[in-house]
Amino acid sequence: MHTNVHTLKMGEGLRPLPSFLDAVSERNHEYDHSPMPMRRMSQLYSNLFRLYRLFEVGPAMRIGPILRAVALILALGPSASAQDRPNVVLMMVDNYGYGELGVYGGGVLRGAETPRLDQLAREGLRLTNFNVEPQCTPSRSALMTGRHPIRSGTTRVVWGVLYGLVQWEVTMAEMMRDAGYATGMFGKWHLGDTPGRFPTDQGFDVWYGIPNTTDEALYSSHPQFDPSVSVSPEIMESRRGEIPTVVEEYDLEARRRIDGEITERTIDFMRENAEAGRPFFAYVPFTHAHLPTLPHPDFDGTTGHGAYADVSAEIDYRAGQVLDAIDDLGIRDNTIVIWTADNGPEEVAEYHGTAGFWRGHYFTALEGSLRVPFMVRWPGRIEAGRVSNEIVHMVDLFPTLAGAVGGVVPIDRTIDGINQLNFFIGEQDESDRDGFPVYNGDEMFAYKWGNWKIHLIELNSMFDAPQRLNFPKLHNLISDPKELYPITETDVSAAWVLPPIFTAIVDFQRSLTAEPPIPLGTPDPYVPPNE
Ligand SMILES: [Ca+2]
Repeated sequence: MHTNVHTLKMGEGLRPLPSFLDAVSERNHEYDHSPMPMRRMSQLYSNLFRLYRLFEVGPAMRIGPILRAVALILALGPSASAQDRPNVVLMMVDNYGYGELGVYGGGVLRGAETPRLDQLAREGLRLTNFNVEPQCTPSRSALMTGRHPIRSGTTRVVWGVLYGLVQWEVTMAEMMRDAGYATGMFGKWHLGDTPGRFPTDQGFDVWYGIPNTTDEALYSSHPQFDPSVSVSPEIMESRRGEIPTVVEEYDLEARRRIDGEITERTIDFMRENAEAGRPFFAYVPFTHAHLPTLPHPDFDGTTGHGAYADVSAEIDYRAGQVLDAIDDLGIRDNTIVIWTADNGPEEVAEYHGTAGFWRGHYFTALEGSLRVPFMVRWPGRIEAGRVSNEIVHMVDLFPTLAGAVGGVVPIDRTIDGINQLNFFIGEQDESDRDGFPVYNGDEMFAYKWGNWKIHLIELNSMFDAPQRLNFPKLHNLISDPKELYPITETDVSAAWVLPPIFTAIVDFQRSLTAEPPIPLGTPDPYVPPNE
């Protein structure tokens, strides 16, 4: 129910900023009413700037993939490059908070050790400040496009309204496929469930999984369930260009088994491509630990601490199966492995999770909603055992992985993501990101900037009413990690951070004016209004 619940002002038009911000910048008003040619010029300028950044001569890693790709096209054709281009395995769990894994302070404290994922963390880079969007669909949209979902019409899901990514968006899978990669997805999509919007319409060669979300697996267990008026969730599969076919009904029994099947199909896909010598991208969005948080029968009761702990044990085991297969196939040194989560923990009491050190659950702008576990391993390229508190955002993965595989980042639209490859491989200690806006639904609830966060709209629980603040609440995340003591009420001198934060907010708002967001419900084909 939760990932589909639209808690925020259903039916209200798009209002990216709270009203009090409208008065913040006179310049913003001027810009809003500027004549079209000026906007076009601005967009042209920004496109040129992005083009410049793409080809910027910097450390060898940045330009290397482009040179390799060009050399490849000239000399060998796209399939011959396979040997030296890394495979990418991107595992992601659902609604799994910062505080669950052992290496993030959970593990035995949560009733289940997580030895495989703790080991993975020791083998690569572990981030303590990796940030996502506050719900399933927006976070997956950010991952697939490198754009904040406010731009893509994917901030929320409303029943009865067409949802998901329009064809115009360029997905990570399309970027990988264009770079010569085999692309497979195994797991939960949640970016559209209509023809033209399934994973195999959006860049994946093969897909097995669920189009929407796991709470639907509960529906048929309700004694008054009426399939003639509600949805009957299904597990599906398809190949590129095909209409997906139904594998089986997604009920409580299938819910327990699905992550085992996702793992097996992932391994089959990796094996098939490794044996063929094709570089591959395996996107593996597991369904755990989304509610109903129920383990596979093999894990039921194994921890003695209940279903949630059993699921954590299974999550760790499934990651271990994929990692073992990578070793068995002899591709460990040439495979980038990422393991992360799409958003913070569940709040519903029966299935609640924990963000550990941070406060809050998903559907809010609190740190517990936004900070999730993130580890990346790339033997020989990414230093083992490194831990960093530098800010990285989900949108950064598109350009970062494009940099790693020689893929192309679109330059005809705003890409919010930043290529963090030089940070990941240790050519620099710092991330290139200062901060990011936090949208919850269609409104900016907060902005995070360095170790500071400003809340414009306060929301402490997904079940509360959002409170539009007359004066924003500013928190120092070092001295106040639980976001309980707004510094604006205790130490006015800290207000020195407000000018740079508001400048960043206004800059983001301007980018939405220059390139209007795609409204929720937009059908295909989408054509940008500026074209
Ligand atoms: Ca989720």
